[in-house]
Amino acid sequence: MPFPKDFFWGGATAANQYEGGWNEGGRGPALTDMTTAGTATAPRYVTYRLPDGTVKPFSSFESKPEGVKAAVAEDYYYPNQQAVDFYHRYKEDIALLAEMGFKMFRMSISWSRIFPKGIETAPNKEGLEFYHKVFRELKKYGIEPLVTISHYDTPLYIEEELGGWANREVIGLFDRYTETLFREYKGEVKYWLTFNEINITMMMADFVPNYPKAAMARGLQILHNEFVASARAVKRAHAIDPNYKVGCMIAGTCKYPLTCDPKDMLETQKKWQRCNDYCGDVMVRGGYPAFAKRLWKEYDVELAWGPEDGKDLAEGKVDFYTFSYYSTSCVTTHADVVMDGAGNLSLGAKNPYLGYSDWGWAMDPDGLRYYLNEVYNRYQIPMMVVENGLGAHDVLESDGKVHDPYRIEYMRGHIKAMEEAIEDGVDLIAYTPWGCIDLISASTGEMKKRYGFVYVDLDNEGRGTRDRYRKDSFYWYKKVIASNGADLD
Ligand code: BGP
Repeated sequence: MPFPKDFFWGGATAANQYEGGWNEGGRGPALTDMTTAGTATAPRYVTYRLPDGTVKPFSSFESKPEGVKAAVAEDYYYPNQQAVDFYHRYKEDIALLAEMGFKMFRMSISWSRIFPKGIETAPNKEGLEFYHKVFRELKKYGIEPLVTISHYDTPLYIEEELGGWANREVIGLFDRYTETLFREYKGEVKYWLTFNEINITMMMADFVPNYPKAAMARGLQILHNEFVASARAVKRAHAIDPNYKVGCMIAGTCKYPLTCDPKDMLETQKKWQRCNDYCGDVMVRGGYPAFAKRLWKEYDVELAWGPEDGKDLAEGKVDFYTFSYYSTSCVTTHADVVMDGAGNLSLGAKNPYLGYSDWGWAMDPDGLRYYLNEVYNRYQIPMMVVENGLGAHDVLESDGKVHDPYRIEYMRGHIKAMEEAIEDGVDLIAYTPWGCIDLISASTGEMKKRYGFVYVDLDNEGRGTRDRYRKDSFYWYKKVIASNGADLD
C-alpha cells in the first residue's frame, strides 16, 4: 500500500469563490466582489464608476481612465459576492466533508474579513470569530485545516489606494495580517500556505499573447515583494509556534516539447524554469536561480530590493511544496502550429495523445507523476497536491442524484499517478482536490464549471436554492479514503 497511513485525503476551496457573505460581519470589499461572470470564451469584467457617475465594465486587458474606482451596479450579477454561502452553511458543509472521511480541508482566509481595508491597526473581531467557528467545527471531526493566507482577494483599498503589491508598504500590512493569524489561531491550525499560485505573473507572460514588457516588469517586482512578504511570514510563523508548517503554492505548469527538435526542448526548459522554478527556487532554496539574471535583462528590470530582503529570503524557506495540477500542454518553436491547447493559466499546442475536458483542458494523469518527480528531485521536501480535478457540466436528476463517472475516471487516473510517484520515492503527504463542494470558477466566474463531490443548486445567473446534493463521486471518494487509496473501483 503506497499511501502512507497518515496521508491527508481531503479537498480544497478559496474564500472568494466559496465563502460569500461579502458584506457581512464587518468584511471589507475585494476586487472579486465587483467582478462579473464570463465564459470559457468571454472574459470576466470588473465594473467601475466613471467621473460622470455611470458604471462601465472593463476586462483586465482593457485600459481604463485614470483614478476610476471599482463599484457595484444593480444591473450586473457578481457571482463571488454570495458564492455558495459557506459563510452560513459551514456546519452543513463540514459535516458532508466528514461523511466522506476527509482528513484535511484546504480553505483560505479572506484578508478583508480580518482587516477590512488592510490598513487598520486592530483586526475585526467578528471576522476572527468566524474562522474560529470553522476551525472548531473541523476539529470536531478530526479534519486538519490547511489555510491559504492570500488567495486572489487582497483588500480593495490596498489595490486601489496603495497600488497593490507593487507598493512595498504592503509587505508591512501583510506582516500585521500574518502576525494576527499566527497568534490568533495557534493550536487550531498547523499548516499554512502564503500565496495561492504565486507564479501567476510568470504564467501571464506565457499565457497572454504579446504580454506587454512593462506589465511583466511590474509583475516581477510584485513577485519580489510577495516573496519577501512570504519569507517574513514563514519566519514569523516559526517564531510564534515551532509546530507551524508553512508551504508555498505554485500553479504546476507541466510542459512537454511538441517535437524532438532541440529548439523545442530548449524552449520547454525555458518555460519550465520561468513558470515553476523561478518561484519554487526562491521559496524553497531561499534565493533566485541562476537563470533569473537573463530574465530580468530581457525585461529591462532592476528589482528594487530592501536592505533585509536577501536575509529574509534566505531565512524564510518554506517547509513543504504545494501546487495545483490540472493539465499539461506542448511547447514548440514551429510557427505554423496552432496554440489551441488551453489549461489552467496556460496555453500551448494540443497533445494528440490526450483527451480534453469540456473547457478544453488536457487530461493527463502521467503528467502529474512526471511533475511530482521533477519537483521532488529538485527540492526533496514534502509535497502536497492541493488542487486537481475536472471542471465539468453536471446534471442534477429529478431524484436528487448526480451521475459523474467522468470525474471518477479523471480522479482515479490521478490517484494512480500519485501512487506511482510515491513508489518512485516522492514524499507526497496530501491530496486536496479542487472545489470539493461546487463553487464559482476563478477564470470564468461560471457556476456550471463544477469540480465538486457535492453538487450545489445554483446556476450561472445566481438562481437556485444553494442546497447541497451528494454526487456519485462523493460515495466513490469516501471509499477511496476509507481504503487509503487501495480501492479505486
Ligand atoms: C486555480 C485557482 C483556483 C481555482 C482553479 C480552477 O487557478 O487557484 O482558485 O479556481 O484554478 O480554475 P477555474 O475555476 O478557472 O476552473
